[in-house]
Amino acid sequence: RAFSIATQTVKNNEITLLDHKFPRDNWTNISENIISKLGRNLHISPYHPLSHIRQRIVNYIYMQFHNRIGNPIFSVFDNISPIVTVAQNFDSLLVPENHPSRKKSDCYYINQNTILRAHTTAHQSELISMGLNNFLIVGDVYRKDEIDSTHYPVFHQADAVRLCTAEEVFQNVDNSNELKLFEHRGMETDEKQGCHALESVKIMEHELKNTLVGLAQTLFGSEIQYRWVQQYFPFTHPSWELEVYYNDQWIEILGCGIMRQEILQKSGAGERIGWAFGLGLERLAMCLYDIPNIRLFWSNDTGFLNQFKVKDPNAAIKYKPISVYPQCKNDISFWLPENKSYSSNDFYDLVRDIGEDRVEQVLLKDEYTHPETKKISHCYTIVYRHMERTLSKRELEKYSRALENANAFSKERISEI
Ligand code: FA5
Ligand code: MG
Repeated sequence: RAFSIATQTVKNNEITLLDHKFPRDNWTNISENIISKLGRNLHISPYHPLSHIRQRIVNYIYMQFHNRIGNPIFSVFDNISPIVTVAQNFDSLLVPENHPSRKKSDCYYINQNTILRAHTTAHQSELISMGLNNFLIVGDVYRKDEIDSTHYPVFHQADAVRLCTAEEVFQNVDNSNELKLFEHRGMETDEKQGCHALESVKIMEHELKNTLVGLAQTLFGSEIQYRWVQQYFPFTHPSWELEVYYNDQWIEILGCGIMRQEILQKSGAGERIGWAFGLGLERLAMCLYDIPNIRLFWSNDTGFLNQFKVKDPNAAIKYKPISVYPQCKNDISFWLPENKSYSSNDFYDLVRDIGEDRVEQVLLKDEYTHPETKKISHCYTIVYRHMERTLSKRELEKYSRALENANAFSKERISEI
């Protein structure tokens, strides 16, 4: 008994996340539900709507920014661990010690020094320190927030950083040798930081806004209505948010700005000027695909996921609501006929004939070849779901019996062999 109490205490003093152990302390406030989301990586799961959005953003940035021979100049990081230090998430971005975004009630702390990143911006200064000038970071982020149709405690962001030399900023300007990135003893105004020359800021602002409006138009079409809203972030100045008009309301899709020069200086890129942005993948996907609730992204329901099962991330998809009534699954196995050609589609047809609109999906689950007879068997999972009510067990049994009787292939069912 003493032993079990001891191990319990040891367990309670540490927490294992993504194969790493972390000591707990009185800052620890991460819940089981949140832990279960770690490592899901929806943004890089094949065919997931968030993965399509990620691919479209990356493709757009690759197309916009390439070198003389057409190679993309942006590096993409989409698999960096969401477990970061408090210093990465806040200090490296000049977030003041007493800023409300650091509160325990707003973030998931693993302990006093370790946190689940609250934005993908957490990685920008370390990547600049590694010598990168143009990069994208895509990943899952964690915030204690309300839960409604557009808020979920785990969501996904894409951040971008672009750092330019004076030569790059003024490449299209005549007499560019007279122009400077910086101004000594300048004043901070609404338009610029004290250390920046107004002309360099205006060129960077123009490129940043053009890039983002271009992205919105690429995703939503050139008719999309948008507006820029002045904003404040500790790590950029000036800063803006981009809103798009969708379903009769303005929706904020991203924050952006001219990077605080102090961040560049501390990361060894002080001779450059930079812009950065951070956007929410769910917000874009919800508008793009008509997805009404942010919870749906976490669904394992094939009725949801299969609607996005397309190779081309640019495919125009409009989400068709699935019924809220539960799915019922039924497996059926049988030997394929040896002398006739067999196509799964024939079986699918038969299932639809019998189950009508109650059938949501038929999936080939397993294929087996008998080692001696070389006969082949198929196992299918049939997913039923009524659109207006829960299916009863009796109805379900009725469907499977009818199917077994009608299925010419199932005369010799596996279970009878
Ligand atoms: C940020 O997170 C900044 N790091 C963005 C940034 C990066 C600004 C670089 C400047 C430079 P914000 O908290 O506004 O900003 O979130 C950015 C975007 O994430 C929002 O515009 C929205 O699209 C999305 N977002 C924010 N909170 C949620 C939420 N609870 N659920 C879904 N999406 C969200
Ligand atoms: Mg915002």
